[in-house]
Amino acid sequence: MNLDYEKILADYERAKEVYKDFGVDTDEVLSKMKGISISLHCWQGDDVTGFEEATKGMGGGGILATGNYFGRARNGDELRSDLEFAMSLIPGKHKVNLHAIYAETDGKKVERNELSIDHFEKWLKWAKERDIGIDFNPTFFAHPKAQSGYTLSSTDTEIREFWIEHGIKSREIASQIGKELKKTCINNIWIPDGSKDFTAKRYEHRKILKESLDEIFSASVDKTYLVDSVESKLFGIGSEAFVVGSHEFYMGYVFTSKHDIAICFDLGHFHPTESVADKISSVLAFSKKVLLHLSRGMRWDSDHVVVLNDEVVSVSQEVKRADAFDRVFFALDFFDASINRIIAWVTGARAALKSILYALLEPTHLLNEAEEEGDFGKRLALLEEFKTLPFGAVWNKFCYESNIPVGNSWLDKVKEYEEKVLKSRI
Ligand SMILES: [Mn+2]
Repeated sequence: MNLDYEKILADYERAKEVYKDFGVDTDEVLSKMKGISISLHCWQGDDVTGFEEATKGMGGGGILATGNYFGRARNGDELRSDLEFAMSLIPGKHKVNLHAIYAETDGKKVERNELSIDHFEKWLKWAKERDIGIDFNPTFFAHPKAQSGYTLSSTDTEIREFWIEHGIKSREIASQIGKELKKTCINNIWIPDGSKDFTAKRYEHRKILKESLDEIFSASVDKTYLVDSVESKLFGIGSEAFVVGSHEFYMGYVFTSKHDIAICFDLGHFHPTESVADKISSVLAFSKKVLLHLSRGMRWDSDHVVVLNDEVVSVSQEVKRADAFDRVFFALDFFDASINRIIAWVTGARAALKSILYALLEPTHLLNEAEEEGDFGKRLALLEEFKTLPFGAVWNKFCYESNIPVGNSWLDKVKEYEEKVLKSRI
């Protein structure tokens, strides 16, 4: 589908009138959209492999990228090239999310507790030239010292110390990235710790994890541009019975810690019928920041590509209704190796942005009024009515204004890139 500008504009003008009848100014919403930034995870581009020679293909950590579509990025240059191409198909200006395993060490073996900002120089230069931000994550998996299933909550002091050092190094790197780029850098801690089967020492592991986190967050690191966050999980492959860093654990930790730490909700890290959307306002009530990892679990935490489904829309609506876009950070977290990885990125990012636009276009004030009047029938009827407002015409205008292909015409560009670039990697 190729739309010309006249059609896009005419559709938009009609949509604008419809929204105006509901008291929504679409021009204003579009200008808000320009300020929305989501974090594009680098690990979709290489199936969470990373650049460490010694641990490549080690996997672990309870995650699993399935599929073998050709063209996986094999090094920093390829990954940056793919990311940059994907970004040219996503409206708006967005951040890139790195894991520690994407350090570039010129073939030298650098242990994770020895990493520094120097090993991310290429990423920094690249981001600086494009004026984009970077987020960061320590990598507590795919490593010989993570093979026991325990890292920060390990009863083995040597193992635990190693990972604490990695956690501190990672905060330092994130702090420096933020300072260099003059943009907030979120350093998100997720650990795979847990056990396959019934575990007796649950309390002991959780006490150890608390102490390890205290050590990591007590390290003196400049927080001018750094936002710390912690991510819970329900279970992973190999940690079905017990996950140390559960939701309850981190809720308790974040709310009682003297350090300012955000909580990360990954849409795949809860029971399949549990709504993450409803958790957001609870955390905001305690003035905490929230990091969202948008993902799509299919029956389990399968990390399917994000699509515009009810859960993603509900999450964005909650942020909009709480007027909390300054306290809630959006990031993507999925990895599908069975399809073109650029299609995965672009589809997921565009779906996430669509959900935000859809939420911003909601005539929320009418819902609030109905609620204040106690007229819940009216509220329900309005919610249904809103679903068929001409949102697509506003989305097309947003893409067009952002100089991004409108409709599915971006797919042709991916196919060209696949022929020219990805096929040469076979
Ligand atoms: Mn996640």
